[in-house]
Amino acid sequence: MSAVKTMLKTLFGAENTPEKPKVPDASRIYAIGDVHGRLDLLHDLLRRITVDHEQRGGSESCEIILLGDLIDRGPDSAGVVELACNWNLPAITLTTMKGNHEATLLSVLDGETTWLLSWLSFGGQQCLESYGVSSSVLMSGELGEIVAAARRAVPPAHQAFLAGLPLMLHRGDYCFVHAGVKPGVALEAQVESDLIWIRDEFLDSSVDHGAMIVHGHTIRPEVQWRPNRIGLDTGAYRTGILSAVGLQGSDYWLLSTG
Ligand SMILES: [Mn+2]
Repeated sequence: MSAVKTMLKTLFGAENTPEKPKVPDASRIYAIGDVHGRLDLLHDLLRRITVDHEQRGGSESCEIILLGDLIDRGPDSAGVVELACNWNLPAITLTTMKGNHEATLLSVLDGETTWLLSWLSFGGQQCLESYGVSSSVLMSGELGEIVAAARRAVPPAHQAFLAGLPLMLHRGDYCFVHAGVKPGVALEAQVESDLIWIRDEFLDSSVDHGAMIVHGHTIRPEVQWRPNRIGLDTGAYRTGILSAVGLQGSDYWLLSTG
């Protein structure tokens, strides 16, 4: 028993020393917060992750998880989706999750125009421009024309990729989601609207969700480490700081740009 564990046991009793959450044996996982069109920062962070993975060595499998909101706001949504869609590093898996911004783009491509104008104002305009939709069409206010232009501009491969993204991933004692989970509801009973949109009810909750939740969605100046969650959205599109957590066994560490 390590000196620290002996001390904790003396101070608190062994039964009060909580087990730290773990990822599955022989796996190393990196989860990345909201990219929002910042392909430059994603390249930077992926380089840092690759170096970190090599330096740590071992035979661990390596998986990178993008926690959703790849698109909107920043300048190159199309480039970020293209990277995620065509990932082909054999030694490292990339898993992309769906955020509320991907869900909104998908609903627009589906012909749902209720939220189209507000989506354009919260980052959708930059997204469609990155796909080559002209600003004159976007400024026209003609909803039908904007939808038609978006359908022509976003490649079918990207549309299919976005439509197939998962909302929740389980890895050992960890659960990965875009925004959070509804407290008091079993993980398997969570609904999409909470998983991609929830804020304060989840952020303010200290209950045990049944897994350590790793999420993005709500911007904070620094990565948030809480007993029941890790919040990774550091507002990359405007701060230049894109953050990731590395996980192996019960260890965890931070990587970020800037
Ligand atoms: Mn979000």
